[in-house]
Amino acid sequence: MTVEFSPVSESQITKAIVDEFAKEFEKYVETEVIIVGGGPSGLMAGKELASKGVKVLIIERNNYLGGGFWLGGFLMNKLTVRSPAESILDELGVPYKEYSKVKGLYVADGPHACSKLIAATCDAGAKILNMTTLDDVVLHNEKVSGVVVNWTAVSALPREIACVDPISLESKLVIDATGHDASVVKKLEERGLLKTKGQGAMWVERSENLVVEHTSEFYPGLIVTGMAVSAAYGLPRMGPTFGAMLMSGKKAAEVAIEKLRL
Ligand code: 48H
Repeated sequence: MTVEFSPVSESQITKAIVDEFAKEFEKYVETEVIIVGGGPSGLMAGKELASKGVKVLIIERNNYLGGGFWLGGFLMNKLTVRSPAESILDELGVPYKEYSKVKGLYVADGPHACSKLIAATCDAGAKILNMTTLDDVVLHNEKVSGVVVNWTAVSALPREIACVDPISLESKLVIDATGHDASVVKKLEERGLLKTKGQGAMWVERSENLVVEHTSEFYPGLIVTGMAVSAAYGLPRMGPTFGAMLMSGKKAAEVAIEKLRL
């Protein structure tokens, strides 16, 4: 096979990247919802919000999205979800099967499920700022009103080497989808504005229902979803099963839409 690619110079490629990044970035410096964390709960929340026409930006510290959703547990890439969360796998077009020994326990391939969720979130119109780490929150009149961020590479270096100030992005609401770290919530706790209970021990049977139930506005302007809910409210963990992460992301979007309407 021979292919004749269209003619282009090196500088034109650089300009295309700079122009398009700057245009989109400028547009999302002010947005309706910022989601910090692009794991299963954050992606799900982003997909739901964007599909309902909400302007949403997902901030992710890694270059890849998906968080813990690529793998089940212990480096084994089979995911599980419990009924009724297989309905979300249906929505996403992820193939799965019921585990032959347990009714209502479904198994899917991690890479297939994760890539479908990422694609659905992007297709819905959520914008992604990856390689970007949360540095702080913007707080106006005791309400979270945005985030302060820096390039992950800068955040990872000691301050004496990379003395680079972060920048701020404003939003009507922020969703903490940073998983076990609950990084956004912790910024408020560091200032004594709230108290988290810390994640509880494993109890799958109770945990998933509780995570979805507690997905809510934890502080004015700040909604928690996914494992950040467990860390904030002191709920038991569920181990490598993801139904509650997907359902919690969906609920976080519903809570956000309700708040945006007020
Ligand atoms: C930017 C950040 C920052 C930051 C973190 O860990 P995740 O997969 O989170 P969830 O809550 O969507 O899903 C949790 C699930 O993967 C899991 O761990 C389960 C079910 N555990 C149960 C158990 O008992 O252990 O994704 C969080 C994402 C990741 O992509 C991080 O890189 C990102 O957030 N992130 N991004 N700035 N400060 N902190």
